[in-house]
Amino acid sequence: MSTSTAPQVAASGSGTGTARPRVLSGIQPTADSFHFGNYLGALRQWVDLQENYEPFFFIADQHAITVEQDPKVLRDRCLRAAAQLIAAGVDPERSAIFMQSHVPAHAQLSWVLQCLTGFGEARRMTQFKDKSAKGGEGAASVGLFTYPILMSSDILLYRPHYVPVGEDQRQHLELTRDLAQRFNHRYKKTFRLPEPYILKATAKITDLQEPTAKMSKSASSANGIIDMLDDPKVSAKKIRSAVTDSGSEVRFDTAEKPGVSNLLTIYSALTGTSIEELVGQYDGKGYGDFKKDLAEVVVEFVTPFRNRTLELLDDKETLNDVLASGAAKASAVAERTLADVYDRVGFVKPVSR
Ligand code: ATP
Ligand code: LTN
Repeated sequence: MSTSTAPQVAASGSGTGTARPRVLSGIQPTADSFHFGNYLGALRQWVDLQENYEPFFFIADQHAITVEQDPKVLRDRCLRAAAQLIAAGVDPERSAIFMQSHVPAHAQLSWVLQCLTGFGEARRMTQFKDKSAKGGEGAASVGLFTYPILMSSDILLYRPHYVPVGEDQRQHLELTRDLAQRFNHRYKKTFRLPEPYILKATAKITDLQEPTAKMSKSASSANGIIDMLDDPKVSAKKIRSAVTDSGSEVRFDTAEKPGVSNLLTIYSALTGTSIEELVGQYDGKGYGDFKKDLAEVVVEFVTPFRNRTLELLDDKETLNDVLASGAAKASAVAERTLADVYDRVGFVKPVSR
């Protein structure tokens, strides 16, 4: 399976009615705030993809309950996730933004695909092995085991061309393609085989204190991770105290200088200035100047993001409207696919009286 680093599509002009290739992705509402890794590795691509694609983006609330959740916390995090998508620039006019649980077809297709998946095939998913390793397999839920099949359903319902995801989801995309192919072969061509779309430059933002490890909500220390909704002053301080490497030269070298390279990646991603240009700009200057400037860039970036998110969270009506129209757009597509699937597997069509 090929990795699309940047699917090139001729701009068709938004809203012209020309069919644009579809993209779909989901993100789990598993923290109070997204972090820089989530933003630069995932959300920012979603924003960019709106230009030339027809996007479907959702909050994977059903995936979140594969591990135990406090209902109050989960509900709050789902709304925070939706508000952050919008604050990041996912535009409800151009993208369908919705909650996975608002479109029942996801769970419905999942059942059909589960019946098409081999037990051994599901068992080979490395994320299940990793996630169930901690408490032992006996403690893991069946939902955690079948999680990749729900993900396949999320995707196949929309017949997308591309699925922007992190490297860790590649195996789930392979399963998705296998299941699509199997269904198409066993019944009738129904599903498109989707391509993963993994952005290379920011595929891995690393921990500020441990720059060889991925920035991650579950593994990073408080100082190693920048949350998008952190107080900007705190984020600036984290940047200024990020671990840099021996020497004093600002240079991109992930093997010798993982800390500086990570900061360069963040700097470049937030400003649009190329890494080469930044290296030239800091030629002869030390790490101190570099980190001080990046801290300012970060503050300038997160301040409006945070304000917009908080504003949206105070305006539940707008947020609910966005989610309702997103779910309506999504359902229209998903229900059509599900009807085809039900018909092809041999279910009797319900007749309304
Ligand atoms: P966990 O701590 O459970 O591993 P996480 O913080 O890594 O979680 P996820 O919820 O797994 O975040 O990821 C959401 C999205 O953000 C995915 O598309 C993932 O690939 C991307 N992502 C997460 N961390 C990073 C990172 N450090 N660099 C780039 N992308 C990331
Ligand atoms: N498993 C993904 C979230 C996710 C997803 C999807 C991504 C659920 N369904 C469908 C793309 C397409 C994750 O944990 N990052």
